[in-house]
Amino acid sequence: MIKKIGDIIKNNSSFLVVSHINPDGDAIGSSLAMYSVLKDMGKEVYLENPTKPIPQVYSFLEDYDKFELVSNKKNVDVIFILDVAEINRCAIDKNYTKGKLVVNIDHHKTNTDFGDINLIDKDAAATGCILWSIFEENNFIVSKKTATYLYVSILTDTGSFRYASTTPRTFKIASKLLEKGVEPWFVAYNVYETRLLKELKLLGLVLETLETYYEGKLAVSYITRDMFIKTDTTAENAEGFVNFARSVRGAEVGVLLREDEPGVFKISIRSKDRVDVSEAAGAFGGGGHKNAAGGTIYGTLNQAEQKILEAFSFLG
Ligand SMILES: [Mn+2]
Repeated sequence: MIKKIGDIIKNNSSFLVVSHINPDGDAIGSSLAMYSVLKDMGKEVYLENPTKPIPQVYSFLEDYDKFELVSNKKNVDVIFILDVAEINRCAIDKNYTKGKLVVNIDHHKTNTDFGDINLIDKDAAATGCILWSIFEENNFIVSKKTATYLYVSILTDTGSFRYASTTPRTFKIASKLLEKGVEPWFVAYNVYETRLLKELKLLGLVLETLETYYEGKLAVSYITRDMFIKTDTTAENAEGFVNFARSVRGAEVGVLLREDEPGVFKISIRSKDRVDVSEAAGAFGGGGHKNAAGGTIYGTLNQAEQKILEAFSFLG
């Protein structure tokens, strides 16, 4: 399959690269890496994401401003859909895909195999790891720039090489990326140590909301519209806050309820080890990985909290 995708790249001339709404570091890094490799080969390539703007934290990446909404305007041979479990998460029109080859490359175990070609590796720590295999095994040139994009994808999707998804292969790939010139401190500094003061003020409010349930095995935190308004912040400024819920000693599951619109709570769920949260997230119209998943709950804060307690009653 990796060779086949290599041939698809070699034998076609125009491409669209797209990833999911509310892109994370893997969505952005893997999209940019594919874009960059195709560009270096002299291909016609467009980069799309349904979310505008792309999170500011990634603006240090060279091609950050290359994302545009082009899918209904430009005709291409091949559409690469990266890090997307379900096609409706990337807002590509069904009519637009007709007559084009859709290549689905992902590592979500909930992936629905929606492509004409599907390369799903559930054991890959990030979609960026799968792209590395494609580039390496087909002898494609990986520049320092491309390597940095892949490193961002892997660093962020493994929680800085902390999650259980991190394997010897993950470190081998990271090592090869460093040999291509990636500067780990440059990336880590830009991704993790450029937080805005107002974001940390918001975090202060979020930490005040932390409560535990089921003998401390479930930790729940929340952000209300009022907290966003009070600190002049938006959902984008709360990136990573769910990890504080999980970090409570003894907690097996950490949850953040984020009121993105009045009465609409975006749910982020993280688990430490043995607990699989992807199914619970399915009940909220979402999905994800064993240790990281999400979904949406409609209602009041109280109702949302109640639904979370019910979904995780098996911890009690
Ligand atoms: Mn990913």
